[in-house]
Order: sequence, then structure tokens, then C-alpha cells
Amino acid sequence: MNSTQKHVIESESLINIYRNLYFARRFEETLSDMFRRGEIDGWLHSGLGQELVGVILGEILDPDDYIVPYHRSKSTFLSRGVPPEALIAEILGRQDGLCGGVGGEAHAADLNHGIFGSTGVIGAGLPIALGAAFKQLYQGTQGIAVCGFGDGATTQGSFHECLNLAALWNLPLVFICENNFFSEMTPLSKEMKETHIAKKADAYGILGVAVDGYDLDALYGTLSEACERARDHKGPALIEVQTYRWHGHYEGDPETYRSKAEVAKWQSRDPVQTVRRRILEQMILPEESLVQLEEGEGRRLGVAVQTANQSPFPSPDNVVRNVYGANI
Ligand SMILES: Cc1ncc(C[n+]2csc(CCOP(=O)(O)OP(=O)(O)O)c2C)c(N)n1
Ligand SMILES: [Mg+2]
Repeated sequence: MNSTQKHVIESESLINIYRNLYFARRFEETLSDMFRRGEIDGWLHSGLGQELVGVILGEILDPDDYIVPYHRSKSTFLSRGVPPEALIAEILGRQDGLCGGVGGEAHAADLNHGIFGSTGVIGAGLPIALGAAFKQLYQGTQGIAVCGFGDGATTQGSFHECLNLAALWNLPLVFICENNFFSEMTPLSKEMKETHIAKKADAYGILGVAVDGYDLDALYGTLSEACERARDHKGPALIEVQTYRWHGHYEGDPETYRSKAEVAKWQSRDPVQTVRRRILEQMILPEESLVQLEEGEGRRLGVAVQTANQSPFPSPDNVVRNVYGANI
């Protein structure tokens, strides 16, 4: 029996997944529109097209598990129950943001939801996740840690060091590489000689699985299986989720390095539509109920944007608050 057969998605989960997926998609689209209108300062790294991984993690993880997200993981925050207004406020650099507006998009964290900070330093999340998983093991909890990162991060030394130690110490840790086939503007084949990322797990003696990130059942089954194994202390795993970002590396990227046809090919397999169709085909909900659900999520997002926009910018006096050694 493979992991897909073993982990059938129940109707209630499917509705939850759709709700979170729909919300995450609208969230990404809304942020992108706001950026284009000049309402967001700095950078924005869209997770449009990559939302499903975070949504499934939201469905399968326990509240006591730890997550170390990466710079495109907005759906992970949202599906974990982080208030959307607090995430938007953080991205806008406002006082009521998750980190008081000083972390921004790349350094958002929410320890109340077991989410350690993402980081703008590629590959720097892995050692943080290693520590989080070590804590779970050391304290004898039932919890695990999961760590998200991109294909580019697998070329960093920290990736190899952390896989080695996680394997050696048999940590309850799942490494999730969101392989979107580019690191900034560089395609996978120019980043590394061995492009089968999951195979790199072999070198460390841990499980390595590559999965189609647009195949709902395969992704749900693979992530569920890896998390269960880690929870049962059967070892860490490296899961390579093959996915695709629909926008450029950053909003405004001219995207001269890939064809419109390639983007369209992935878009034609949109997971949001796949889950929606499944709900209708299995007669879990009728069309009218789905439309109602979508309208409700749209209103929830509208309120979140409005609330975040009403939050003031932090006072300059706060700039060194929580900075280690600032008052020495
Ligand atoms: C240590 C380090 N090197 C380079 C950069 C510049 N940089 C920012 S995002 C990025 C691409 C990362 O690619 P990947 O890990 O595949 O994630 P993706 O953006 O594709 O989701 C790079 C190289 C950085 N932030 N940190
Ligand atoms: Mg990438």
C-alpha cells in the first residue's frame, strides 16, 4: 500500500483544504495588487502557485508541532490559524504586525502558532528547525518540526550539515524543499549537477521522496507519511515538492528567463480548481455552498486588509526593542 492509498482525504478535510487554499490564493492575489498600486514598501516574494504545501501542513500538523517557514510560505501561516490582519500588518511594516512591523515579509514569526521566524538568508532556516526538532526529542514530546525552503537552499552548506545531524540524531524533523525549478533567475540545471533533490537524502541515510506538488492526493499522502514517521521516531525525511511560482522571483521581476508557455502549463493544473472540482464531483457540497464559502472568505480577507491598513507605523523608539545586546 502506498502513502496515497493509506491517507485518504476525508470530506471534512477536503472542505477545510479548499477554504484555506481559496483564502491563501486570494491573499496572494490581493498582496500582489497592493504591491502594484505602491501600497507595500520594499520587496514582495509571491507564493502564488505554491499555496498547496502550506495548506496541507495546516491540515495534518498538530498544534504542538513547530514550523520553520521560508520566504514564500504565507499559506503556511494562514492555514495554521495566524490572523491574516497580523500577517498583512507585518508585511506592511505596521505596529500590529506579527513582529510589531519590524520583521517584514521575510522575517515574520508567530510563536503562538509554533511558527519560528522565516529568514531572508537562504538556507538559514534549516539549523533553526534542527534546534526545534532537538527540543522536541530532548523534552520527550510527541511533537515534530517541519522546515520549508527552496531548491536554492539545497546548494548551501547548512542544508548538508543539517541533514547529516538530523539523520545522526534521528530527529523528528521533516525537511520540505519546495522545488520551483528556479533560484531567483537561475534554472535548476545551472544551480546544481544533480537536479533530483530527493536523491540527496540517500547520502545521509534518510528517506527522500519527490512528489508532484500539484497532485493533491500524492502530496497529502507523502507529507502525512513523512510526518507520521518522524513522530514515531522512524527518522527524518527530505520531501522534494515539485511546484511552481506563477509570478516572478519578486513582484516586478521582468521574467526574461522563462517562457509564458511554461507558466501557463502549470497554471492549467491549478490546485485550487482541482480541489473545487473534487468537492463538486464527490457531491460533498453543492455549487451554491461553495460560492457562499468563497464570498465569506473574500469578506474575511477584505476586513483583514482594512484592519491592517488602520494600524500605525511603529514608533522609531522601538527600533532596537528585542534586539540582542541593544541596551548593553
Ligand atoms: C545566503 C543568501 N544568498 C543569496 C541570497 C539572495 N537570494 C534571495 S532569494 C534567492 C533565491 C532562493 O531560491 P530558492 O531557495 O529556490 O527559493 P525560491 O525563491 O525559488 O522560492 C536568493 C539567491 C540570500 N538571500 N541569502
Ligand atoms: Mg526555487
